[in-house]
Amino acid sequence: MSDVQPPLTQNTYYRPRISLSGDWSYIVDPYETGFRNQRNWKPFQENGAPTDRAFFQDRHRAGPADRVEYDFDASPTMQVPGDWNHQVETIRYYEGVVWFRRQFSHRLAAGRRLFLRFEAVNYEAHVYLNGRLLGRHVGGFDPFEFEIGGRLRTEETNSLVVRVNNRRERDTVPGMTTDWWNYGGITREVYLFETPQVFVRDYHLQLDPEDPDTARGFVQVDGAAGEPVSVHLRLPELKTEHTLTTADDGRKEFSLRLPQLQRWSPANPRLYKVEWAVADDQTMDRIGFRTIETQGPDILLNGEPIFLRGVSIHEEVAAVPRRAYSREDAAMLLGHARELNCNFVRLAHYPHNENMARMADELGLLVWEEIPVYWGINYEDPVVYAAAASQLEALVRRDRNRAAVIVWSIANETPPTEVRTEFLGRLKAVVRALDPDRLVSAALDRTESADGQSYSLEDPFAQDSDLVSCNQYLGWYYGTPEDCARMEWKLDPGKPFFASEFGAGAPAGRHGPREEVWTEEHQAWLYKEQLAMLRRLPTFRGCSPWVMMDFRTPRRNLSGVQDHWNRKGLLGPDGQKKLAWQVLRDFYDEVETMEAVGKQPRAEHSA
Ligand code: GCB
Repeated sequence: MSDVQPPLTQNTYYRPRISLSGDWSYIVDPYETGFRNQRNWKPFQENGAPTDRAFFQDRHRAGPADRVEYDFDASPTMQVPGDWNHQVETIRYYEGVVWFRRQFSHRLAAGRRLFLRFEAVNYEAHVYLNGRLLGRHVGGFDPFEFEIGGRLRTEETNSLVVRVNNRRERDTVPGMTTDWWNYGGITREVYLFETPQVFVRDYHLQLDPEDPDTARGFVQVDGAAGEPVSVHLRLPELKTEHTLTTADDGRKEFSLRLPQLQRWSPANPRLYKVEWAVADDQTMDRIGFRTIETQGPDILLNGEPIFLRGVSIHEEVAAVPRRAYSREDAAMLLGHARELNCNFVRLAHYPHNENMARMADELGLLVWEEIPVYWGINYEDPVVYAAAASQLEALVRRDRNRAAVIVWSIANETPPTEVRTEFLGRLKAVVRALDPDRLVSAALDRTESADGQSYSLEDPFAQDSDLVSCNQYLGWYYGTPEDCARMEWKLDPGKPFFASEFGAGAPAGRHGPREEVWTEEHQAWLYKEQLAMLRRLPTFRGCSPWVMMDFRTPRRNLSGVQDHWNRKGLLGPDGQKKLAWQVLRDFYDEVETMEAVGKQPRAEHSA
């Protein structure tokens, strides 16, 4: 959510970027000395004539008599993109304000437009150019951008200052507690990009589920000053070209017949070049085309039933540990998922960086994307709703042209109250307005019957979900793995059931009898029992066990075992395979073989 909110530009991925990566000066400012008046706690005037004490002024000591009490030039530096926790030992656990400054020079030719884009800053960002506020953004995992051509000093160095605040609050999303590390900083790429005056701001192009020989969508041109313009669209590999004329508002909805198309699928992740041209602007994308729908309990990809062989993933390079952000990081994370023989990944619990969905498109991995509406956020507060909705909107706008993405998940384990359910209903409407064609879900809690003999999903949002998804930890947080054999499930027979989480903790290399918790043997046993239980369920159509790799979290405090790590990974932090890895891998191999002969992965005795 930005105060200054231009619509996000679609596909900056393939536009030339002027990277602002590198060393940025920083000042750790726990008392907000550079932002607020110490007497009345009010922020310094942000536009106009602020005090010299405001760090966003980027003052320098002018001479021996100058008493200015900060100086970015004399301050240390850290790498952007990059979380501060892993870069600066003294602020590994810090949550609060850090100021960053980067200087840059840029020449902008007449008639060109210039944008500054942040792929993510966690959590709140105030962005200043040459001492003036460009805007404020909240949301730690979604992109935002500013048009800055008019504010640029073309003959001199520009000062870009960002106040980053990652303090958890009652009105942030996520809220006061999460089971992951609250990495702070400018955690993803920052760059400039130029466009001509008139350019393709946004578009959407995907197959029409009603007529899968037809792609449909819209294009939105910016800068045409209320005049209709001609947009040229070309898919060279399909020998298709169209000229579209926009309405006065720059928008045009259209459909295209694409009968010779090869559909995108995990087996054939075919992407087509899509070229756009309007006036002096040219841009291109690589887009795959497929349909996704449910029919009764089946998930149909391109009309064929598919079982989702998934795993849940955090956006972390555990070996360091640090936040992941790059293509190399995505290749590492998704490479592990492929090795597990997954065809699906759940990108938990917040929007991951764009490289993940882009690479999944290339690799043929189906994707679940999610926003951090997680546990006990404050559903009553309109500020919270606005923060959730804006993160969802930015995610859908960024990734709605990715064939790989098939599920938008809008919440994780949110205790169902009336106000929560209304909150989720409104979020679902946000998704539907931007993208009517993908599946909507939320990871819900199971309901246990009074006699403890059965589970069901009483959460009213189950009825609103296309994919009914459930996190449950039978055999770990409650009961023993043996209980899986007797547990009955009462599920809606008309919807696919997805096991979005189950798991058990075990540090890599810790061994013992299977009854002993925190051992690899116990974890592997739990996987066997869980999978045997799930495959008895007639509507079971996929799972994303918790979790691919151990991850950092301040919530896990058992010394010698957890040490601020969630140990439910199938892999240890350095990629060590635990015994449960092979259990899941064997199951997925079996499912794949069964699917090849048109069968669902049901237990033998229950067929
Ligand atoms: C859950 C949460 C996940 C936790 C996991 C756990 O249900 O969705 O964020 O990390 O359980 O390990 O308890």
